[in-house]
Amino acid sequence: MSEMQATYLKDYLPPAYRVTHTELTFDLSPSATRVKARLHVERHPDREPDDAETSLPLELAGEQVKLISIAVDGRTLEAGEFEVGDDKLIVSTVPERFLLDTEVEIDPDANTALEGLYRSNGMFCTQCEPEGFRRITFYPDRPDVMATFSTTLIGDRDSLPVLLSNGNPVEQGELPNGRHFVTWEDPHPKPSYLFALVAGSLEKVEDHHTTTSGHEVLLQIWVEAENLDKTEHAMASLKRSMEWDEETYGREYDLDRFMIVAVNDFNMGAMENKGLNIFNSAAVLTHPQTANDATFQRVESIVAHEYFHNWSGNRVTCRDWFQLSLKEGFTVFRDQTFSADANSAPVKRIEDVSFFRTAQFAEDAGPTAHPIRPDHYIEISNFYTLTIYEKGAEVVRMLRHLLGWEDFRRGSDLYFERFDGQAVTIEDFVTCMAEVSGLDLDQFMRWYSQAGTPEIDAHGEYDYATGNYHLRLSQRTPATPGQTEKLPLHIPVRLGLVGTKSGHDLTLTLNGDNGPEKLGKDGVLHLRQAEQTFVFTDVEEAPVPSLLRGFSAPVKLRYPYSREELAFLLTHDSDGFNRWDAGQRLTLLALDDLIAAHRNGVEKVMDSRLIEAYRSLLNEPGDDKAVLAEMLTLPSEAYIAEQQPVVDVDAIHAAREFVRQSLAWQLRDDFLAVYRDNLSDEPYAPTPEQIAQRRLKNVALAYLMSIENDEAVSLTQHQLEQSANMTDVRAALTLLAHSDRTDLAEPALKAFGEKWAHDPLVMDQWFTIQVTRPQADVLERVRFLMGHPLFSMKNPNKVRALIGAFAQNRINFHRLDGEGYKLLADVVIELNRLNPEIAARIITPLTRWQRFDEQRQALMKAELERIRAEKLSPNVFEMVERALADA
Ligand code: B3K
Ligand code: ZN
Repeated sequence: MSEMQATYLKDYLPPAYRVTHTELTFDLSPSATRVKARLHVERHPDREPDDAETSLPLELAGEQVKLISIAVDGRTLEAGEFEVGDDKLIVSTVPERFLLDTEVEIDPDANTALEGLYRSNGMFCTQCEPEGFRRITFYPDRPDVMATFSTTLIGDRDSLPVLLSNGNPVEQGELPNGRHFVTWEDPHPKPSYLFALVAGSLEKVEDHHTTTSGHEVLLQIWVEAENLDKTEHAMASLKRSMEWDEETYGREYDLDRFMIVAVNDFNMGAMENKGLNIFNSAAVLTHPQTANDATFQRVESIVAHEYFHNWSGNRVTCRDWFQLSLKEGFTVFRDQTFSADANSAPVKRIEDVSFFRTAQFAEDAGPTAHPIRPDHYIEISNFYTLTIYEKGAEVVRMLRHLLGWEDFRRGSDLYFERFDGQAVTIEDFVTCMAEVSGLDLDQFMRWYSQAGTPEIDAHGEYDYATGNYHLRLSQRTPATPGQTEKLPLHIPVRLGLVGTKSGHDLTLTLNGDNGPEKLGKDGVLHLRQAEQTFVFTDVEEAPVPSLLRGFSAPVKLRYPYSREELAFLLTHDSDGFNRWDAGQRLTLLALDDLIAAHRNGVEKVMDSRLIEAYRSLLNEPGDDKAVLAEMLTLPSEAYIAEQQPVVDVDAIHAAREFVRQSLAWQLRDDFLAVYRDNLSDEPYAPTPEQIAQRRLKNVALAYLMSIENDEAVSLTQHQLEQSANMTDVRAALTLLAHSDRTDLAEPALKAFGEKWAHDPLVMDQWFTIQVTRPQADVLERVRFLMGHPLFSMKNPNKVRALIGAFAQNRINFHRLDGEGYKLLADVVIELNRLNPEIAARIITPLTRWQRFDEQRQALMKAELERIRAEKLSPNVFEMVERALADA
């Protein structure tokens, strides 16, 4: 089958023809939209016919578009002069330079894949990245074809009063039969994946931003009328992002207006279309009463991310989709830094890393592991992954560490200047970094081609006689599918040596190739070899090494720390991130013992050192409440599972609960005090201080509720009833719903569901709270809620809120009767038909079967086989094939 064929990076060729200007006219109608395209086409100078070719035919991509007419330079082509297949149109002979006119018909209402042009709540909208434009019209739908666009939208004036596209509006007017039109012009050449249109009954809020150089930009957020009061935070975030990118990267916005539109049905978070960002409503709408703090922060970072793409993605784009991380890795790095600057920097890092080490490490260790720049794919939509995005960002962060900020910024300036308006490769980016810094980054490039998580083993030895400290580091990357040979990587290891007597960072003098090298108190080692020993001289006292500070490289680092050393780092490490990590390591050691005890059926005993460590945290809280809240948060079941050779779902759950409850029993009064001290009657604001305070308070409440005494229950009930913000309401409702007090939980859930039935984003939270309960009857509840009138398999947010969330409910999803797996497989089969992109994402937990015991492995594989027997989309086909490849 042709669509199951793989595309290879090594086969890349420039396009035979390029388009310099694209004129589009949309006559919008729900099930029969007409699209006229006039393309200004010319031969690509870089592409000569090779020996096998006599001429270069014009090949355009097109899927699910019905051709009405085609003409070259005004002459209608006759049958025989062109060929239309399932996914392309070929014109065998064309001039060097010509105008191509086509007219096609498409059916937005039949589009449940949400790629191309579709309708959401009656509103027309588009999603073209990566290959959706070919569902709109025949086009060389590849990112290295960049054209200016002129787009005319025609629609019914009453039902579609607002007609938006990229760039600036240049003309509008009335047409017969109650229709009207608007023409938009985008002067910046762009690939088709950045095209967008929106048409519907929308309202807007407006603001302005004046750039550093004095350019006035109109900012608009377009929403359905009932959501007008939920745009303030996104607008504020947008303005801060614009300022930040000017200050930090010297990048200004380049059009007269910047628009954001919120739509309810959207596969991803948002999309950076030039001048017209389209957002999943869940990634843009906030209100204190409907969104919690985490959502406020997510909105801030996604608004920033999409805005930052205007330079890292749009002005300089990718040559081909193998280079996806060029724009995504860099842009994620940029949004992470922006959020760190706007909030608590160590906490932002802790949150990002704890997610990364859980989810990306799992991806890197599973059957779908791939390099940041993959070398082949069947369906590119499957490669919008944590590896491309988050590991891509870690690699950019390593460059920043290796170069230092000033050189990194110079490299970024050079990159934007040299490649403005072009479609380029990852080498182009890294070359700029090497050029400005003089650093040799050849070995570093392996990060882009080698999959898998490198493992570093570290050993340290202090010589009391000489005052030398030897640090031996060895690295190895485990084999990944299709890649058995791994080479050593160039890894920046940031470190400090913390004196055991003083508790302070010691001065680092590295015995380098050219004599002693002063690294200050916090240095970066360049690990390049499989095994390397670093010698520090003049180390005044025996140290505990604080390694990989700030998670300076996306690796697993093992060091044989004793519990005493970890407890020492927990209080003394000057690096906030490593202080937190020491706590995590200490907790994991205690959990290991408890998991073993659970397996062996012996009585669980809580490690008193852990209790003491927590007690000191609670008693000497420091001044960063956000960090404290993170330090008091136990590693998730998913992260604990990552540490186990064979995941024992039940033992992990039991051990973690045991730790939670033991801490709660032992430190009950301290948690109670933290809870009380952090109550506040200030009006809600999404400020870092308030967010930290609420977080800390709710972490304390969660501990108290784990032992469910009357006092905790009544505090929770009181919080649920009295709070005016969703952060506190949701936290309380979740605690109640996840407790055994069903007598209280059920009425509370019912009341919440009735109160918020009109708000889809709140109802998503209501679904999630119910299906993440630890109680054993949850699967039945999932099935029941799938029949709820407000649930829809066609809405990706609902699918994620109900099915996606259930699949994260580890003890219940991994039930030993296999019913959890069966439920997910049923959903995948249904979504495979409706929305292949979402189907291929939601299937992920099933692809990780290798990690579990034999019984569960068999059950999971059986479900994958059942899916494989269906007529599959390329998306799901590729995932299932990879998952079963070594079964
Ligand atoms: N660039 C988009 C990705 C959309 C892909 C959907 N198949 C979102 C982002 O990274 O900003
Ligand atoms: Zn992005």
